[in-house]
Amino acid sequence: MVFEEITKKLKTGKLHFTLIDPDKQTIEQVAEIVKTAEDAGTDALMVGGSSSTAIIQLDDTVKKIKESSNLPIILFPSTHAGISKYADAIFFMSLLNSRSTAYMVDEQLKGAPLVKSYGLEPISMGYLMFESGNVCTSQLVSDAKLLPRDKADVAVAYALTAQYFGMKCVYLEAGSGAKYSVSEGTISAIKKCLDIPVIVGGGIRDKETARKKLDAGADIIVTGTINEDNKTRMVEIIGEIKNYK
Ligand code: 1GP
Repeated sequence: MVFEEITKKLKTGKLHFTLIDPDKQTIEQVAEIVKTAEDAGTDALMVGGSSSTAIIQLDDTVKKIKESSNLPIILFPSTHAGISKYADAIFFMSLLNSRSTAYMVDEQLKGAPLVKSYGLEPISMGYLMFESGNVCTSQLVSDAKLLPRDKADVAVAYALTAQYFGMKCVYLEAGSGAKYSVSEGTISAIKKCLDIPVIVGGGIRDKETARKKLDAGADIIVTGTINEDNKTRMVEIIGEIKNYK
């Protein structure tokens, strides 16, 4: 069980998840990123992307990752089309601050029977999207009413809602390529109120930023863009997270 393993690991430290967007690199590059991330100590591989073309290479990407690594593969779909039977688990996520029911429940409804037939482990997750100082593709396609960076009380209410709905974790998302990652004030306010793991991603491009998020209370850090752009930095970030005391 993937989530059980994550929970066990979180008892002794912080985790790093490597996000692979099938749309962003060739299959050969995927194997390279996965190997580098695994050697550096990443804990899981997430697969997903917001552009509709991300599904073209989805199955091949997941299969390639399976061949290259023993780490758990967790789908991070933007719609029900982002489901691959070759993965291990899926973030069964609801974008709680979307204005469209499509990203809160409709896409999930289309995907649920597939999750069941493929035998994927569903990991229910409350997904919250924040302002990032620029326009990210995920913000555009998901019709989110973006949470302000400096209104922690509103974000806390959303995160608590996720927990009270019985979701297993929350993901604080600034968007891939975000200019500003989710603020430390918001992370720490949420962490203080929540018992479930807090995942933070979007715009984390160096180990100093990663450390600030960990200090604020992030349990799991996700990186995407930097894995493709600068593997040395990715390795440094993973090192920072895995050695965090
Ligand atoms: C996007 O949070 C992830 O969903 C990763 O963001 O690409 O900015 O690392 P970056």
